[in-house]
Amino acid sequence: MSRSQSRSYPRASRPAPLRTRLRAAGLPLVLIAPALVSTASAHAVLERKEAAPNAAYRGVVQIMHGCDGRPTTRVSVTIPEGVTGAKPMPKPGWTISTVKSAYARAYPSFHGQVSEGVTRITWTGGNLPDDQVDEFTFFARVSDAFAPGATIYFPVEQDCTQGSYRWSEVPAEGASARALKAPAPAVRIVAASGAAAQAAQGQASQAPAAPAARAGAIGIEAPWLRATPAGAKVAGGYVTLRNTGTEPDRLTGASIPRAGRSEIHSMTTEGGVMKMAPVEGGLTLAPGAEVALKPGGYHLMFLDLKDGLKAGETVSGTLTFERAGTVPVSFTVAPIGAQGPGANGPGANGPAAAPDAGGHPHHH
Ligand SMILES: [Cu+2]
Repeated sequence: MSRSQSRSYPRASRPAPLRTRLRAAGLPLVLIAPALVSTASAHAVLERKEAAPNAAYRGVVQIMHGCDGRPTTRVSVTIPEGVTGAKPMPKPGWTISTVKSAYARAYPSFHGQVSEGVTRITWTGGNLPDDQVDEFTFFARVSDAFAPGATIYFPVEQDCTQGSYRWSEVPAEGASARALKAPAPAVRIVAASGAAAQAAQGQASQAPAAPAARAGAIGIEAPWLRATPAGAKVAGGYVTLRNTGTEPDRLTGASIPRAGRSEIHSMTTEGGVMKMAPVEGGLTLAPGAEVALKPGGYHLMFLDLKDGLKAGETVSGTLTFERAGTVPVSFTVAPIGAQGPGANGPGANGPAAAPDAGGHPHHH
């Protein structure tokens, strides 16, 4: 079960970027009229499926069909946490209403900080026939809460003269969005192009590594966690372990106070689909072996989170080894979607590496 790896990972062989799980608390539950259940393709999609952190985003919700032949009379989009300054574009024939609420935290903006804003935009009063399409536009800013590789979701409600859709489903752990009956429109976060991206990557590669720890013969390097979106119940944990001794050891568990429990997972690609599975009996550390727990490979999974993990904080926890025992470690927390412990991570992915935002296997 063990896999020893060299310490540097050539960019070309790195696994495909993984989607960060967003299990937003309070999202509307999926309600689909029984007659509509057989419809598999999304009727509400976002025109632009990629966005960069710290940049403006033009959201165009495209309504491609009505409800089982009936015209659409109401469209409502939820602006997720971390997307700030949302403003709808007026639309002739439709009345706009917005809901403003406090954000979970303050975000940098052009004019200092923002801690509240529009979290829902609703267009009503129009009448869009089933055989026509239309677009409902808003502008917003994607904050620095998301790192390249993350996926954010904009749930859409669509009401018709009869029937309605709730495009609010997000993929379950290890599942594809393609299987969902009513997927929420998704936007994949990609690195800003050009000089900005290079600067960000340069910064990441120079970011100081977390201090190394040692437990007997086991070297513990750069333990880190991924920040979680509001309401998320799981978080990924990563660390590089080196067995410098002459006896095999085994990583059997991990803990952080905020998580009810944890598991050690492997991640493999089968037929182009990424799958996670618990590592039975713990992760073997052969003498001399170095095992990297990293996005796309082995990882710690912390479940039943009582509270979210915020980028920049430090979380005390433990790692438990069969031979070396239980060892205190200090996890740094990298941004949502980060591929490494640095701000953008050594594996920050540019647009060229980003797959289609819809239906790609994701990860927490
Ligand atoms: Cu996992």
